Amino acid sequence: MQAKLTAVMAAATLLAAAGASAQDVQTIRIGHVGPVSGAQAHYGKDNENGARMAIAELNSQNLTIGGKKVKFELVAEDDAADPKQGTAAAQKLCDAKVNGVIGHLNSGTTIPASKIYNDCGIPQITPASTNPTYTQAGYKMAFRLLANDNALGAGLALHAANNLKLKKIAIIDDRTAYGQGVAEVFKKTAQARGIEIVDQQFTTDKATDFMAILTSIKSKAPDGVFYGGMDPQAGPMLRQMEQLGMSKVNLFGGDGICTAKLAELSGGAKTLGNVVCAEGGASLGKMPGGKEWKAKYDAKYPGEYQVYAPYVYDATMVLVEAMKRADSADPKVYGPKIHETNYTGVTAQVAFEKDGELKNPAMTLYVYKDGKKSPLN
Ligand code: ABU
Repeated sequence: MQAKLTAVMAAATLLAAAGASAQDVQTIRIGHVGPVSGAQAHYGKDNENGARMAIAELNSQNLTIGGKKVKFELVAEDDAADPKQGTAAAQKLCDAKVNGVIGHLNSGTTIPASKIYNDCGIPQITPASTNPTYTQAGYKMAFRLLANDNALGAGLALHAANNLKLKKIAIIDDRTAYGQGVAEVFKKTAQARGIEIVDQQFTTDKATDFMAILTSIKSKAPDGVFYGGMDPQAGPMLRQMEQLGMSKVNLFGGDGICTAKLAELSGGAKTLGNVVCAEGGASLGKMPGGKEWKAKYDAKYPGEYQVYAPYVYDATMVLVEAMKRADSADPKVYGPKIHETNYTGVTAQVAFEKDGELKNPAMTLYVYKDGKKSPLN
């Protein structure tokens, strides 16, 4: 009888302990949004991988915030690079009351989504969107972890004018917030440096046939073409430039074309060797933790690296570091602390300007040598 009672009491104690520990664990949910379907899915998957890596590492650290053990959970959404899907995804994350959001990837989704996150009081860090207007809305918890298009467009134009000594450039953009914005900055800086803009053409982020606009551009005999857009368009554009005999014409573009996948999408066109693209951060070799981080990423996600995964990883860590300093995962409490960030990330020493832009961002120009993306600086 006594033995039976002891066993029942032991079981009750175990159950009580299990119940108490389940209650003491707080789940912190981090939203991530990018295009994981459609033509830009390779960027979105790379970004999501960066978030998953950060979440796995954070969960292995057995952190306590606000006196409770925490478990981190990724809430991943797909916006397919579409502004409408982007705002729908943002609303879903607001309704789900996630603690913070990393995203979106495209300026065309990040900018409209930022109003939704602001209205529901959720901090947002974009690891990829570069249109400057994102931080100009005055939202107190909107941050960017890389240089914006003012740096990318101007850096490329200065390189074209000062180093390559180009005189005549044509411009194409895909009419997205990113493509249009970065092309305008390039144009302004190039013209200020004496480059003549001989033609300006427009396409979309769905197009793959550029023969008509390239034929028009070829007739103006430019030394270079600037393309404001992403790699699903830049790849075929390079192939069609080769087909039209534009074999000595440089193709300039921002971070949107500066991917590992551009080599594959250009289908072996020799014009890949004429590409000069710019990214709003240091090259992996010059990032504080770039090389070690990339080795870990490649072991986990072989062949999936594109551009922004380390920025996503850092963005996730920056949110959690602010939660640790605030000892709270409540956006109202930890959100303002993001402004005080001074964090040694994989990509950079992360601190923010008042408007949410990264302090002292680096910028790197790349070319493709033997089909491989290589930093110039
Ligand atoms: N930064 C280029 C790709 C993302 C965007 O800004 O739309």
